[in-house]
Amino acid sequence: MVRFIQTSDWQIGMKAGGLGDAGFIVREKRIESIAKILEIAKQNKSDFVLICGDVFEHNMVSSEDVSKVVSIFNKYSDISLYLLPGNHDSLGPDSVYNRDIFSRIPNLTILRTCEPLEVNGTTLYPLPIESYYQKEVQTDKLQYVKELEGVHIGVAHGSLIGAFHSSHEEIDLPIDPSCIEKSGIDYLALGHWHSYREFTDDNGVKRIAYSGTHEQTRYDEDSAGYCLLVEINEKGDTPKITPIRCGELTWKSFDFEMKDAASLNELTKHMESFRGVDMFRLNLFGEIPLENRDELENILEYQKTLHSNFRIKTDGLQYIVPVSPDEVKELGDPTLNQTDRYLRSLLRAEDDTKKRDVIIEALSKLHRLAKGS
Ligand SMILES: [Mn+2]
Repeated sequence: MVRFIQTSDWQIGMKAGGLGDAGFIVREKRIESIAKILEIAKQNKSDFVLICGDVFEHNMVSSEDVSKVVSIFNKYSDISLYLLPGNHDSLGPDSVYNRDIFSRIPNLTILRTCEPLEVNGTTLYPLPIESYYQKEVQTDKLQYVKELEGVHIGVAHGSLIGAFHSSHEEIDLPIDPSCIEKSGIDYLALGHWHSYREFTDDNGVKRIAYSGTHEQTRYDEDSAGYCLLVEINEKGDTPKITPIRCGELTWKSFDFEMKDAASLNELTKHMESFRGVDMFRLNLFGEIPLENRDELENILEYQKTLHSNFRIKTDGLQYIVPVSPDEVKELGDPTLNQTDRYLRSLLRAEDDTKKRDVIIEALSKLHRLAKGS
C-alpha cells in the first residue's frame, strides 16, 4: 500500500498586488501553510509528499523567499519530498532549481527528468516542464506499465484535455486523460489548476486529481486551500482520494444591488451572516439616493471592523440626486439653499459622468455641512 500527500501551485513569490495592503498577508500565509501541509503528511503517516509544480511564482524568485521555503523543508526532514518543476518554475538555464541550495536539502528530490523513480516499491513517472510554451501532449511520454508489478503514479503539470476544452490545441500544457488506460498507471497526480478536482479514467474510476493551490489566491477561485491524501492499496485498486484543508485564509466576494433607501436595511441583514472573513470583497452596484450616503458609509465603516480585510467596490454604484426645483429640501440657511440650487442646476446641465461625480460630491459635502456633521 502507498499513502502520500499531493500538493501544488504554492506560487511563492507572487505579488498579490491587486489586493492592496492585504497582499502582504496573502504572501506570508502562502509560506506558513506549507508547514501545515507537511504537518498533515506527518499526522497521516504519509510515505512521501508529491509537489506537482509551480512551487515558485517565477524563476527569479528572491533568495529570501527560497530560504523561507527551505527552512520549512528542513523542519520536516523526516518527510521525503518529490518536487516536479511546473511552468512558473520550469527547468532550463534560469531555473530556480539550479541554485545550489536545492542540492543541499537531504529530504528533497527534484524530478528533473522523465526517468521513472522507485520509492519503496511504488514507481513515480514524472513529467517535468521545460518550457512554458510546451505544446506536445505531455502524457504521451508515459511508458506502458500495465505488465509491471507495483503501484505506478504519473506526476504532471498542465491542463486536462476535455475538462473545459475538447482539443489540446486550445489549452496550455495538455494532459490526456486516456493516458491512464493507454499506459496502465494507477493514478495521475496533477498541478496547474488552482481548484481541487477529481476526474475519472475511461472505465469511470477516479484516477486523476488536482489538489489545487494550498492557499486560495484570488476571490474567484473555488475549492482552493486543500492538499490531497491519496491511498492506493495495490496495483489496479481504486485510489482513495481525501481532500484535507490546509489553507487558512477565508475569502468571500459578495455582490449587492442597491435599489433605494430600503436597500440599506437589506444590505445590513445580508452582511449579518458573514463574520471574521480574512479577505472580504463587497461589490455594491445600482442606485441610492444621495441623502442616504452617510448611512451607507456608516454601515460600511462598521463592516470593516468585522473582517480582517474588507474591500468595497463601488464603481457600479450611483448616487441619485433630485434635480427638479420642487424636490429640493430646505437646508435651513439662505447661503446653503442658494448653493444647493446652484449645484443642482449645474448637475441638470451636465452629461459628463466624471464632472457629475464632482458635483454630487460637492452636494454631498454641502448637505453634511447643513447637518453640522
Ligand atoms: Mn502552472
